[in-house]
Amino acid sequence: MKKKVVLIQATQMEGDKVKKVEKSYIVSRTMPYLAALFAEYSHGDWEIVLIDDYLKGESPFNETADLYAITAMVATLDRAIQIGEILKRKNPQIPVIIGGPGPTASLDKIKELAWFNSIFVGEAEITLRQFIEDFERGAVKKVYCSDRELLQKLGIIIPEHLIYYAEQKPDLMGLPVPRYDLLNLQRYTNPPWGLRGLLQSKYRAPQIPIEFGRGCPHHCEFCTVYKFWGPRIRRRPMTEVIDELRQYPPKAYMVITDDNLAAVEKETINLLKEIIRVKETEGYEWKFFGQFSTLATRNEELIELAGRAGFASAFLGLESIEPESLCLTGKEFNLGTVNHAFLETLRNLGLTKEQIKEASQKGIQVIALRRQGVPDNIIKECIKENYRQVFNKFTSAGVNPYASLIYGFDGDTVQTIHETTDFLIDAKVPVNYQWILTPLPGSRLAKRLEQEKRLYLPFNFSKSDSCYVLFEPKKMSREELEREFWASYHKFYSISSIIRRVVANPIVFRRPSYLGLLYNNLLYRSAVKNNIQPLSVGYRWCLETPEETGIRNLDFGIEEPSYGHRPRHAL
Ligand code: B12
Ligand code: SF4
Repeated sequence: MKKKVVLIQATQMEGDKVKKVEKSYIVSRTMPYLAALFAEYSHGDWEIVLIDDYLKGESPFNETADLYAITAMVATLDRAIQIGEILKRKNPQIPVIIGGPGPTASLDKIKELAWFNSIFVGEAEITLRQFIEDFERGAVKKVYCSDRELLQKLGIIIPEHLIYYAEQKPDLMGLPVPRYDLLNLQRYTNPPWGLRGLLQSKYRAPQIPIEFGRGCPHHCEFCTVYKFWGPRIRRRPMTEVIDELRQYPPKAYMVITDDNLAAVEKETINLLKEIIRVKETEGYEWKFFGQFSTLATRNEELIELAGRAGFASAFLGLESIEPESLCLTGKEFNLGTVNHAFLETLRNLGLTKEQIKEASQKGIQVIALRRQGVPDNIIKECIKENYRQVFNKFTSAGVNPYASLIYGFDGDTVQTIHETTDFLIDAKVPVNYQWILTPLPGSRLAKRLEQEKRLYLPFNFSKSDSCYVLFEPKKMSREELEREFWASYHKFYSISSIIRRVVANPIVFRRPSYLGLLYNNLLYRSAVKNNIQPLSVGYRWCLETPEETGIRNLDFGIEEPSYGHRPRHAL
């Protein structure tokens, strides 16, 4: 008989309740991809079942298995631990393993937990193969780590006999195609923009995630990407990406999971050219959504090709308009480089002729002006001008610029939040995702705030979805930050703002994506009205009690499962 692995994607918790939706708008790549790795490494010997814990009614607790494998981010780690504990108590002899960015960042917190036979740190391509071999031999290790360097960076010492290391990170060659067919795709809704193409497909998923590569060369203080994936960009071979794309419906809407497509411009350009060629010669009409740093717009060809390749929108890590905040967080490059449009701004703001002359002659970066002592109110106007130019370049190429902002940096005040919101509305940004600064475990930010005794401890995993204040802000109170964050979100997605930015915006109106943008704005409006982060929104969202998720029905041989393995977070 075939062995059976149950792969579980943990959802987020709120107190003791579990976040669930009737239908999700977002399909994740993680489980289907891990399923493909499992299938390949076990030569098809395993039956594979996927459980998306975010969906109402999907529960791992009544699934029999030879192995349970859980994936989690930091925000879903509490639930992952709860699931691990329940599965283990129910059936102690069945191995439970866990991996993903959550366990990687919080290895020190979970390595002592008895619920997990093995914990996966970093990427799975090499370690999962080794694990399956070890599993078959009945001798698994406690920790499987994708590379020595990562564990060193995490600063955790694990006795050699308990750990398997891969020598280096996987090279991303020959990756299998994710098994999206194993998901219950009826549970993922089709927003209108994807309807036509996706209804024709066997994949009834709204948006299909695809990976071009991993890594980011920058070191933004709040981010864990450069630590997890590494600062060196690894890209999948172009032909393999194109072959994977060919497996999807001709009109699929592809969400690229890479954190910064601007990072290796040349390779991105080559891939975009190839996508354009394949689309033109083979009749595909894929659309794309991808993440870019603002530096993307330095290269006009890149932006123009992104538009031609079918990028409907670009997620842009702006983070802030506050010079001090951008500099503190290591995102000086967002200040921009002085050019003609800037000169006008600078002249209007009263900069001396000499200063302007020098800046324009050298094409110097705005950060240099700041270092020369140009006051921050002027620098802030330059930053806004830079962002306007970034928006314009994407817009001219036919790509909708989506802004991503973070509030709560040490340079931010309540005024910063107000000013940023007004700027985004004034610049007619079609979509904005905003976050409260979150000191994720493993980030430089968490370390600094801990040293400064500004981190609220114990760290609340479930509240690390960037909608809560988990540290002492510098220039406003915690209450002010949380209140103004939501007030600003409400304002951005107010009816008058949607009319101004989308309905009465002639540029957006002419776009084929117009209806999609309007739909997104209305959907996000309803989310933020309920203080829900737009990216977490789903159809018929609710909080389920442990009983509703099937916990009480289990026969543990004990009265109640104790998932109070560590104190509930006191905030
Ligand atoms: C798409 C995406 C989303 C989507 C879909 C989420 C999903 N569950 O897939 C949405 C929009 C919903 C989302 C939401 C959020 N996200 Co998000 N998201 C991503 C993104 C861009 C791609 C994820 C992906 O598919 N990667 C490709 C897959 C293959 O990689 P992977 O999942 O990491 O899996 C690999 C390894 O981790 C490992 N692995 C993973 N699980 C397991 C399990 C086992 C058993 C094993 C053996 C191995 C293993 O093997 C895989 C192959 O090597 C990543 C960034 C990135 N580049 O990964 C951020 C990322 C995962 N998100 C992040 C965050 C913080 C969030 C949010 C909290 C919001 C926010 N503030 O940004 C919310 C939380 C939502 C929630 N409640 O669950 C962080 C997580 C940081 C952390 N340490 O936890 C990341 C890394 C981005 C970042 N800037 O730091 N996200
Ligand atoms: S925030 Fe973006 S640019 Fe900065 S390190 Fe993370 S992925 Fe790279």
